[in-house]
Amino acid sequence: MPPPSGPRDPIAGLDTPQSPFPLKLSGEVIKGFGRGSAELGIPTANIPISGLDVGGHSDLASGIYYGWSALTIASPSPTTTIYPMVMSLGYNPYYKNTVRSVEVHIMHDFESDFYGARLSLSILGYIRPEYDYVSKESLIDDIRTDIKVAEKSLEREAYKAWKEDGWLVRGGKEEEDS
Ligand code: ADP
Ligand code: RBF
Ligand code: MG
Repeated sequence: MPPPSGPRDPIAGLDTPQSPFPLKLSGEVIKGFGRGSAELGIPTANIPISGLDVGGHSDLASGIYYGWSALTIASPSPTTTIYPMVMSLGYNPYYKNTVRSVEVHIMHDFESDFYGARLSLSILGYIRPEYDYVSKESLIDDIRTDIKVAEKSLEREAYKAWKEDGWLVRGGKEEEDS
């Protein structure tokens, strides 16, 4: 399906997250298709799609989502940092992938790669379905717009609040019994 023509909404969804959001998803950053940085200039941290099963979300529709991410780097001592993110779930129709994948672009400039780190997501809303495009440039354009839409959408109070969520701040760990 090609993207609809015309300008896009600058913001996604209502002023408060709606069911089934927030959705939690966590996994180890793995190697993807090697295209994000090299071809599009937009790196995406891939995590195993099996993470969706854990929360019982394997039926989640393909498309572009936004929310908060927690990146936990193990060494020298475990450190978790929260960043805004956009997530692509699906088959990348422009590239005709045969497997469904979860890819996350974190809105932050990193100095280096973080393969093997734990990435935990609090998904708060849906932006759009995945489309096929006539050119790589139009795909990049739409991803750039998704990033702006996500930033603007997360500025709303009810969305900002989830940045402080315990599960996320603990790097995707359930509360421990005391
Ligand atoms: P791959 O195909 O292996 O996923 P990409 O070209 O998509 O490779 O680049 C993703 C990798 O780049 C991530 O796994 C991570 O280690 C690194 N990276 C650096 N900056 C970012 C960022 N802002 N968002 C996501 N990943 C990033
Ligand atoms: N790929 C598509 O084929 N169609 C899309 O509509 C699409 N939208 C994306 C939106 C965002 C925010 C991101 C991060 C990725 C998107 N992708 C899409 C995936 C993109 O093709 C993929 O990240 C690269 O090919 C690297 O694997
Ligand atoms: Mg990637």
